[in-house]
Amino acid sequence: MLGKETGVGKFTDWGTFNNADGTITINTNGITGKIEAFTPEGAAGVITNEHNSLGVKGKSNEIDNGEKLIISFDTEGACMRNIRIGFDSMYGNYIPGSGPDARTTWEATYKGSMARNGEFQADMNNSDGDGNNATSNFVIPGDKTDKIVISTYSPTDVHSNMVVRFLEFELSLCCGEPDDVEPSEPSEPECDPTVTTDVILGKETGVGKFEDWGTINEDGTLTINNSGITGTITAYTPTGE
Ligand SMILES: [Ca+2]
Ligand SMILES: [Ca+2]
Ligand SMILES: [Ca+2]
Repeated sequence: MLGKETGVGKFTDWGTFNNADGTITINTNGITGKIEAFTPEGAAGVITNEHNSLGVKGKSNEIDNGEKLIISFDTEGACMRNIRIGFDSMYGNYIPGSGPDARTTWEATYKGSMARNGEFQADMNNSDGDGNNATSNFVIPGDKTDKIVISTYSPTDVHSNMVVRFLEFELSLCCGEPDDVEPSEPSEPECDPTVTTDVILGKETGVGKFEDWGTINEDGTLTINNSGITGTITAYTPTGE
């Protein structure tokens, strides 16, 4: 989990805050990412620690109308799954039908596609069971995500703001292209490029035998089997037989 669902929340619950540019660096078991803030004009902004959560420096230290917080991973193939995201400080202005009628907006993507997005308002149904309208959390749908954009939209641009309290997810390295993951299609096998095995077939010096390569078969081929990853060595005559 990045951030803290309850209690005192600090920058260090998310990663390393960089004073030089106002971003946060994430490093989870060597899989790296960053959190960036943007102003309503799209310029780089500064992340704040407000309400035990993350906000964007500007009109207020929370995420105000048009400001953005972007959480992304840049390690090749890194993806988040089963994401739950929590918000705080969505008070009266976020009540549906209120004057400002403000809402929190979110967009999730993987490698720039598979876009999912939505918006929601104050937690009037007590969906998280804490009895507090201003706090809520929800699960981002979809299989893979490497980037999440959070913003606030208020049609009347009345002072309305919220903060991101926490982000809970499973993080792994994923295989396959973005369009391989339609729910109706078989999922790609998991891979871990960080796991490698050194293999030598044959013998560099000394007595070399078939067994140094694999298993010789009746048809004269050799079967290779390295930790369950299999292959074949086949000989052909000049005529291709
Ligand atoms: Ca702000
Ligand atoms: Ca607020
Ligand atoms: Ca709530």
